[in-house]
Amino acid sequence: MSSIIKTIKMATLESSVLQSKFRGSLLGSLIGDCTGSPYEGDTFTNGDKIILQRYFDKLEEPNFKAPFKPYTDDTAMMKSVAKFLIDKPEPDYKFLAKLFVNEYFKQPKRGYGENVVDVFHKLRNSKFEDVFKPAREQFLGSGSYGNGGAMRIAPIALYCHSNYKTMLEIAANATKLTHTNILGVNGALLQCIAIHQALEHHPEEKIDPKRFCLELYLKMKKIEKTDEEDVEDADPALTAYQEKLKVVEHLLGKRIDTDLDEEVIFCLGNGISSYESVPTAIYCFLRAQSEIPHIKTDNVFRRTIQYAISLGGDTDTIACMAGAIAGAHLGEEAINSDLARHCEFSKEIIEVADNLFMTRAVSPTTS
Ligand code: F2R
Ligand code: MG
Ligand code: MG
Repeated sequence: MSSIIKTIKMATLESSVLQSKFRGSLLGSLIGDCTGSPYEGDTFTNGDKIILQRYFDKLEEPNFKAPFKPYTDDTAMMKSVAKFLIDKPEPDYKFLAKLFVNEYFKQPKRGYGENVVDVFHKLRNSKFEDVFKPAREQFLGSGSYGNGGAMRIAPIALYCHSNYKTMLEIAANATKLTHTNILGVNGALLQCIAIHQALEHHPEEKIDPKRFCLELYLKMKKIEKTDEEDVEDADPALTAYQEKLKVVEHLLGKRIDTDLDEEVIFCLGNGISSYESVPTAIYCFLRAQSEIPHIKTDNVFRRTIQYAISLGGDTDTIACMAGAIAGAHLGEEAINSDLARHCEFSKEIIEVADNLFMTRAVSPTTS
């Protein structure tokens, strides 16, 4: 029943609205990356949050001139994922591995994760013989749980917007080229379904944060199902994200006071691992549906990005993931064009989104 409703919902979104959502999601991801990257690793005091507010106010001024903000590995890898979908009708993971590697060796100084670079070297040295092997060998065989799989996933959620099952399959395989730890893979899947779910809501429809979170929880429960009969004995990593979404839901219900942001960072994290960043990005998007005390704007997209950055830590990636979700809901029109023009590649990303829209896979949703 619910899948029928979803198919109808998707079908009723006008094509122009859907196209705007494709643009919004990729642009949102890029803006989060570019505006967040100067703060990667920072901690924000209340004073810093005021400075951040002024900085965003300036970026939105029509006549404000500033050198463009470069994108980082988040966008470099996202571009490759989009090209992999656009250029090949059937998923070709060797092609995607080559795209990642070529992009890295062309521009290695984009702030890549420390260990993922080993995967690129091994892929190149092995002549792409078994493209999943180098990632499996990372961290003595436990695989990476970094957020590098999740940060680049947006094009897959868009391209497969009408086929949930295929989306999950492609998202998992595309992630496993670099990240095989279950926390890295399921984190990327959670980010993917959050973007997919945001696409389903009309831009003018107000998001109910708790309901949105519950829907994600139910989907993660299906993904994270464990074979262990005795749940007590099961590895906590197997059900990590459904547990984390319960925390997101709890935090959304909390009274807003001066300590709330500290609690968000403590409970959800703001780090480089998927586990400590994907639920945080989702929380940022949901929290930004209403006013946030230190952020003065009526624009929900800007509020999402600015709030994500104000939490500090892995700011480019958390803002990139939160921006991808917000943009998928609100579409391109909700994004201030002056804010966008300060970001490297902001014109080109629209072309990428349009190509993805034109070549997208169209078949029934089966969630
Ligand atoms: N690398 C960064 N930021 C560092 C500062 C960059 C600097 N500003 C500059 O400009 O140079 N950011 C980017 O990396 C994150 C994505 O990383 P990814 O692709 O997941 O990489 P990796 O190397 O696989 O994992 C990242 C780190 O996570 C820890 N880790 C992962 N799995 C682990 C495991 N099984 N056991 C122990 N540790 C594990 C390691 O510390 C990895 O180095 C994004 O933030 C992107 O913006
Ligand atoms: Mg980065
Ligand atoms: Mg980062």
